[in-house]
Amino acid sequence: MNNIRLLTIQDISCLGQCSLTVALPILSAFGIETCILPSAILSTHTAKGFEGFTCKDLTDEFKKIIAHWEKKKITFNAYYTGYLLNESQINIVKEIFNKFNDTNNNSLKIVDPAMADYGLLYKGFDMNIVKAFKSLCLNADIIIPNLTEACFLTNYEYKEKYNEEYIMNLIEKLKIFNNKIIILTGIGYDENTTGVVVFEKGEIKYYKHRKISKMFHGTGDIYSSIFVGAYLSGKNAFEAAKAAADFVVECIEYTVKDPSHWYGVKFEPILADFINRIKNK
Ligand code: PXL
Repeated sequence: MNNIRLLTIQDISCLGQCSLTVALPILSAFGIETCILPSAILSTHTAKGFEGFTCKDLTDEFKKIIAHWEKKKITFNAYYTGYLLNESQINIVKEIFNKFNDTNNNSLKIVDPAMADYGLLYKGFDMNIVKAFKSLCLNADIIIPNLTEACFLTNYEYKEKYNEEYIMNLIEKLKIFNNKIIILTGIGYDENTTGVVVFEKGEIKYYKHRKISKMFHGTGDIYSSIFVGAYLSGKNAFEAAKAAADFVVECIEYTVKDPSHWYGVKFEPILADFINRIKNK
């Protein structure tokens, strides 16, 4: 697809290397026109270490922005959503998915149900957000949950240690969403590796890669942004999922060299080189 205009809907964490501050530079670097609808503005992300963060809900602004875009007959070739605040906001996102489609009415809808990790919902979220993300996933072509999010979406028991059968049962449960493609991230069967499961047209593929023991915030958003950029640039789902995993590993390896950097990964200095490598592959 050439000359893609994409709309991404997620928050601005002013500092924290996540959501829009990673999606915008990454998607722009792929050459994709990236329009934004900020779901909220926060002083930082909400994870450990940033207690006392501020958060302004921008749902009221959604209505005014949508009305203006409708008047101007704006269309988008793709939508990519991330961290959203609540059910009423997600209901508007579902409306957006129907309002700004391109002429063939086949604008791609990609949903990262960014609400949880390591078995827990993010701070400030309860089961209402799960219900809302479930309904948004039902409207998506592609979903990108991590293991925790997939468990919440399907009401499946979250386990830290598991085998392939456990993951196959989870994929089976995720089929209720009827998505074209499911990208299930953070799936590892042993101590030293992790990986991503790609489910497309009944076929399951697994990309295993090394696991670096240090956890960093925002890597899910970097993962999804690279996936979206690579997929819209013509890679197939498995290639795009693999590229995203490789980049996240590179970001973590680069960041651990600076032990003072704790709240996200330093993706910026290595992004341009990575994009050049993918484009020439
Ligand atoms: O990376 C997901 C994310 C995005 N935005 C905000 C967050 C989080 C995860 O905690 O707090 C504000």
